[in-house]
Amino acid sequence: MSLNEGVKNNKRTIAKAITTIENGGSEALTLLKQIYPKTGTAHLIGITGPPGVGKSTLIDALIGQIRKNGLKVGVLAIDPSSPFSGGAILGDRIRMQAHTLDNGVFIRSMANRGHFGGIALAAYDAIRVLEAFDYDIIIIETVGVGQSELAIAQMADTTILALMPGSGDDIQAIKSGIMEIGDIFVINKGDLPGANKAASNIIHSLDLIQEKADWTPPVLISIAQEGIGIEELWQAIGEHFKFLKSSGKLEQRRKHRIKSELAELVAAKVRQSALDFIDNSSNANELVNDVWLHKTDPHLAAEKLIKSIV
Ligand SMILES: Nc1nc2c(ncn2[C@@H]2O[C@H](COP(=O)(O)OP(=O)(O)OP(=O)(O)O)[C@@H](O)[C@H]2O)c(=O)[nH]1
Ligand SMILES: [Mg+2]
Repeated sequence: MSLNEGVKNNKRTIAKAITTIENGGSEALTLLKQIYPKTGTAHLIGITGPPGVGKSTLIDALIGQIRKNGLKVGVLAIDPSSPFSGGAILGDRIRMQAHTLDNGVFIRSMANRGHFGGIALAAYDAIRVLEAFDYDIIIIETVGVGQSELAIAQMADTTILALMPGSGDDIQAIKSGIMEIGDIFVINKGDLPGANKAASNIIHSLDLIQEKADWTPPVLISIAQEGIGIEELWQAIGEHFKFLKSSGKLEQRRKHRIKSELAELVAAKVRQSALDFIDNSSNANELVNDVWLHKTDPHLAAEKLIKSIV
């Protein structure tokens, strides 16, 4: 597929390009080689948090704010439940309709295929497709507060941790050590009781972990459904981006991201070579026998295999 000028801004072309990338193979590599020089231009914003706190509603409200500023926005919702990619989850599909005719908004769900490396690598490349189509802001929504969310949060320049009052989310976040990844905290559903208490819990625990930090994460309260607190959130996002640029942290984070991606890519390729080799070489077959007969142990055998593979 080629990205010629005539089809720029065409959502179907973008969707196809992302599918090509998800499918991998030589077509994906050709496409990525073609677009890579045009990438690295967007502000990547990660929004993560427990299920149902209102992340998608927040994003929907943010889209309005971003469009008011004349910027193009892409959203990748990393959907942990859907067994295959390409199909938007229901909530996102309903919301998406509001933006169907707006070429400045692109929303896509990507399925977590049960293998974290896969989805992370595909997401890196999907971001690049959006950048190649001149999207200024790219928002990545992930659900949950586990290891894979942390890793996906690492992709973002700015990570927003969304929580809600009265659910113990704040305490949970503090306990699970996920606080460190938040550049901005949002207590959504501010219309429910306990929002102020949740915010002050977060502020207090941030004080404890962030003694000499040069960025103090703001803790905001929003009612996403009513668009309340969204302007403040957008402003905080802008301030964080400015801070990243002026402090040199943007370069630092992005280089860190490149390292993670390279490690993932190398691991995936080496894993594949190892599987191929173990399945197909007589050398490996002999080693399997030796381990089976307890002539050698799996660790030693692995060392020997590595030498034959690389
Ligand atoms: N009371 C109240 N409800 C809200 C608010 N924002 C969102 N909701 C509702 O909360 C529910 C979940 O909202 P979503 O935006 O789908 O939440 P989410 O965090 O994206 O959910 P998952 O992607 O499934 O984890 C919906 O019924 C929303 O209408 C709010 O500010 N106040
Ligand atoms: Mg959602």
